Amino acid sequence: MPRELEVNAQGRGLRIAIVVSRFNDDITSKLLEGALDGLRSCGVEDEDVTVARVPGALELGVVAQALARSGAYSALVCLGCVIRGETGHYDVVVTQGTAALARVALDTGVPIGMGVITTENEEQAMDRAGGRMGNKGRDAALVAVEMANLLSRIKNEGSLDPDVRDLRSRIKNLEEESQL
Ligand code: INI
Repeated sequence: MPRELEVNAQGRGLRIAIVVSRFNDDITSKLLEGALDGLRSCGVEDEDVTVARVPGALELGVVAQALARSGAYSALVCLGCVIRGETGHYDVVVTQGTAALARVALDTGVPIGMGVITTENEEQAMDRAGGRMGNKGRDAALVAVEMANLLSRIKNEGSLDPDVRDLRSRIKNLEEESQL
């Protein structure tokens, strides 16, 4: 039977940085509320959360990079809102903004919950910022917690002595068998 790394949504003790863009602040402030609410619901303490604000989605990447490189955070949450109707360079902002965040996560190994919403109009954005489609800021916060735990688990396993790892796995199997 394959060994599965179970989902761990417990956030107590994790340190999380949120980067939020001011562009379309009416939307991004709701994404921020959702993200903070999501982190609290996982048990992340307010004093373990740092919020940094940037002008627009194109600036999320460089600040995310600095926060990730600082080594102070288990995960990041990046929040922004790009509305097609408002900009001729929608595609540039979306493509460059999201590519930068994906790169930061891969380059640093610090996971990023992506809460950048990209919509055709303001109504669709509102729907995703606490409206009928939920709150994408909250979703991104839950992803950040889950990913921080998964990566930490994988790193810890890698650093374990193989004998200890084997022993742990045998104990777990015995526990499972005894529950059958
Ligand atoms: N930034 C956004 O976050 N959302 C947008 O919809 C947007 N529009 O419409 O242009 C936007 N542009 C600003 C951009 O992110 C940078 O802040 C700007 O280009 C300065 O570098």
